Amino acid sequence: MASTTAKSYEQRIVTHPSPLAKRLLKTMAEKKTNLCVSLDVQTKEQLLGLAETLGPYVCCFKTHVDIYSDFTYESVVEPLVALSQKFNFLIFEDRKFADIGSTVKSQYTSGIYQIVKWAHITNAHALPGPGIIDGLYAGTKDIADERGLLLLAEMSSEGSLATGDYTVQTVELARRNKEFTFGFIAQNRLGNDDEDFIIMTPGVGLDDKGDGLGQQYRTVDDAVSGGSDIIIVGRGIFGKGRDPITEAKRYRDAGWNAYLSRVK
Ligand code: S5P
Repeated sequence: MASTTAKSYEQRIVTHPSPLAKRLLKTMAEKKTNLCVSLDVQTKEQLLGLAETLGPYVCCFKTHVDIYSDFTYESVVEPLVALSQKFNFLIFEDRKFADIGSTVKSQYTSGIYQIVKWAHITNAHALPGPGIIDGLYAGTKDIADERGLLLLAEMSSEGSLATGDYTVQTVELARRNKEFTFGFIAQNRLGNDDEDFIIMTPGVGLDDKGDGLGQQYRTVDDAVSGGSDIIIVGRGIFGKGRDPITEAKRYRDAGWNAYLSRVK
């Protein structure tokens, strides 16, 4: 097994090059959770309700801020940030930027969402090349708090084109600015052991195999033993007929036990 995967979160806090990753690892170690819940719901009431109820069980919440039908900055972002302080979790806006540097800088900093102001983490496709990282990093210039970027190196969806050489080149791109680009959305461990990239893995589900629209689910053990540091779970926790607290505890425990077996 690769040595990075066998290091504890506490050990990794000490050496990690990214201030945001240090903060994330610290949160995980303190709260004993490597669960990120994906809050893909329709309204701000559902979003904030889940954030309040599930806050104690997660290291991070992932948002798609453009799908909340009644979004306003004051009524969504401000209470979500307050909850992130109350329950000590980070916020990851799953924006999947994919444009030239100058455009993504504007998309990250302005408009109605002003993502850089409140999202500790965001992500981007590597497709446009190095300028996308430079543009997003330039967008963090006036922000005092830690900010971090994940590149999408692999995807969970069936037939994804992010494989093979594309994945290899995405890892190469992340090496350009490791204080900011602290890891990947991926299905496997990526990078060299001493680089210690953080791997966040969606497409995790204990009860379903897929969603009929290309999503593919793996078990928690499968993801974590393959090198995932953080599991991302959405519908497995709050899907129809599920009790979100029961399911969040179940995924949190499964994720933490799988991590403990890996570092043993
Ligand atoms: O490869 C990916 C990358 C992402 S970020 N596959 C994914 O499913 N995602 C996101 O993870 C997706 O946009 C959704 O928000 C979440 C998975 O949700 P679930 O309900 O299928 O667990």
